[in-house]
Amino acid sequence: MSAVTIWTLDWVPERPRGFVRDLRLRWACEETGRAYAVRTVRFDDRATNHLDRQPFGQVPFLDDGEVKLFESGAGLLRLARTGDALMPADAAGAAETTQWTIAALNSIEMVTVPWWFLTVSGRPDAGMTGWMKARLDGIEAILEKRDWLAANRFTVADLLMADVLRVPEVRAFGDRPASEAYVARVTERPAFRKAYADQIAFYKAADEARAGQG
Ligand SMILES: N[C@@H](CCC(=O)N[C@@H](CS)C(=O)NCC(=O)O)C(=O)O
Repeated sequence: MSAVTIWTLDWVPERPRGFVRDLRLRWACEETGRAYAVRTVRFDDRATNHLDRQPFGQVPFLDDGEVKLFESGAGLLRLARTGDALMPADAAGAAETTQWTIAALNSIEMVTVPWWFLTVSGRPDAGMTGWMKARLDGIEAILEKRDWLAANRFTVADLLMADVLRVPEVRAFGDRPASEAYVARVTERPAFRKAYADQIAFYKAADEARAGQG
């Protein structure tokens, strides 16, 4: 299969490093053995400089031949079609995997992102604590009963759910041993470690390039 191109920001501050969502796509490529290149758009004028590729001025976005996608979830589902490393071949397993992939985005991340954003910007709670607790309790109850979300095996749904749950502010929210063990189990995977290390190295090199320009 041909290589894909993952687009991300050319530089970010220290704090989001290791969490910029291009990591999800790098990780999926590592899991599936898909070759990839990383290309960049400018951090400095990100709100306006690539709206033709990402209508909200964000990253990542993906080129897979003629197919051009924004939204990390859409990119993951596309990459999951590379063999069956991330998506079961049978229809029932694939449907269950898709269900949990959407749950990671639309039931968990849709609560965790505003919650941590308010927390790091000095407005903890803001009426969201109960909502956050209910969603994290829900996923904890599932993970108490099984190691993987779908089809009794690691899938793209686990990649995404673990990426949502591994955010430090989310991990620090209450004592949830099954979720914690799940995050540890998934992030021990060599493919995650490689993608993570590559993103950290990428932004370190970007610092050096910036310093060279100044
Ligand atoms: N729903 C989008 C969210 C993308 C997103 O939040 N991207 C962040 C980086 S991880 C970004 O581009 N932030 C820069 C900004 O919003 O100005 C996706 O999953 O792709």
